[in-house]
Amino acid sequence: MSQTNNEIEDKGQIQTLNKPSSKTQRPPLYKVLILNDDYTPMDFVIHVLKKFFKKGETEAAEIMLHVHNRGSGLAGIYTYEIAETKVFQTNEYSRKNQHPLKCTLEKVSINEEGQ
Ligand code: TYC
Repeated sequence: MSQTNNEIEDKGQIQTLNKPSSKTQRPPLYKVLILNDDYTPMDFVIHVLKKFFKKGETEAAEIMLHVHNRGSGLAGIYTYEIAETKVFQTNEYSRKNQHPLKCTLEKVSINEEGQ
């Protein structure tokens, strides 16, 4: 059995479905999450959020405190390559500054996507 965009082959018969053959496509999106740890100074986390995620002082401090209190928090949402670059930059920068700060990627689920 083969299936294309709008044709279903069933027992040798081709059925054409009444739906448009194409929908507007959007790229998958990824959350960059910052993780809490016991050692990274609060000021360094704020600095990272400003440097790599373009947050202002107030929002950066809010995100840092959320992570500190809850364990993880959202730094931003990007397409895959950009999200991966931010994760790499943050983790490398933290390592070079001898802090254990880490961030990770998480795919935005279809349920969470707006329209
Ligand atoms: N928990 C750290 C402390 O008490 C601060 C911190 C906040 C570390 C957020 C990492 O992603 C982080 N110094």
